[in-house]
Amino acid sequence: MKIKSLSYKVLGTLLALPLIPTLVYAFEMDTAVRKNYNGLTPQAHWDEVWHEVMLDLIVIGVIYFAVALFFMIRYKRTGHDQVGKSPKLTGQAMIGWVVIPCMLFLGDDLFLYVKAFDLHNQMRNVPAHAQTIKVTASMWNWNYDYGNGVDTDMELRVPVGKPVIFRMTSDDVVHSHYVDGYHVTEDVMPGRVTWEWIMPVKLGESVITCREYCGANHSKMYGKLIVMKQADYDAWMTEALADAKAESAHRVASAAIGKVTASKINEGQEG
Ligand SMILES: [Cu+2]
Repeated sequence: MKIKSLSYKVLGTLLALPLIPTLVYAFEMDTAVRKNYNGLTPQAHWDEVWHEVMLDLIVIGVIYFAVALFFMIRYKRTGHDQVGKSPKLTGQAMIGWVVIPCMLFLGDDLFLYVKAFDLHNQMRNVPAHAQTIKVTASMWNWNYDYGNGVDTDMELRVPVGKPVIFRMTSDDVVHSHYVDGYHVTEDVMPGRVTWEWIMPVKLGESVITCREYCGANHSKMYGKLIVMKQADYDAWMTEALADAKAESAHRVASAAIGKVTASKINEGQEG
């Protein structure tokens, strides 16, 4: 009786073992570290979790494959008339063989779950100083409104090192805004505003595509994100602003000419 209760304790301890790293991870990290997510950008954080999942799958896969292979060879039938006999296991041992490997999996899953939840929080935690870009999707275009009168089609320019939040809607059907390298995709729908944010830390270009089939030219609905040095961005923005102002002045002028012409025609008709 004594031996039996002792082995239950051993079994219980073994079952609890895989949960220890999970609990340590979940409770040890203080809020400050958590908020900063170890200084990782969301995309680097995503990569880290992904690599861990891959490593995990490989390690577990190799171990389980080796065990299965060992049993296959060790207990291979040697003759046609050979009759196997099941090993003499106690009830406890049988439960152990089923439950312990399951708990190893589960402990590992919980560990990754906690890490993935951190990533999820970071992805939904927009830095307060993020620049807002209004995105309007249409068949088949991405329009980026910088909020100061400047807007661009199929091309978005941002300065390096500044977080950007996209506030997105659609003029027609459902689209989905995907920025390569940043691991963000969000559906863009008419009548609703959805959002996603990115932290550009590397100069250069990334592809932006639509990830929701939206009609015949869906495959052509791709543009690019250009991450620039702050000085280059400022220079570009100054020029774009001047262009936008000139364009709107032109529009006002043509509208005025249109009005004058229309009133002259009216006068002519009256006279
Ligand atoms: Cu689309």
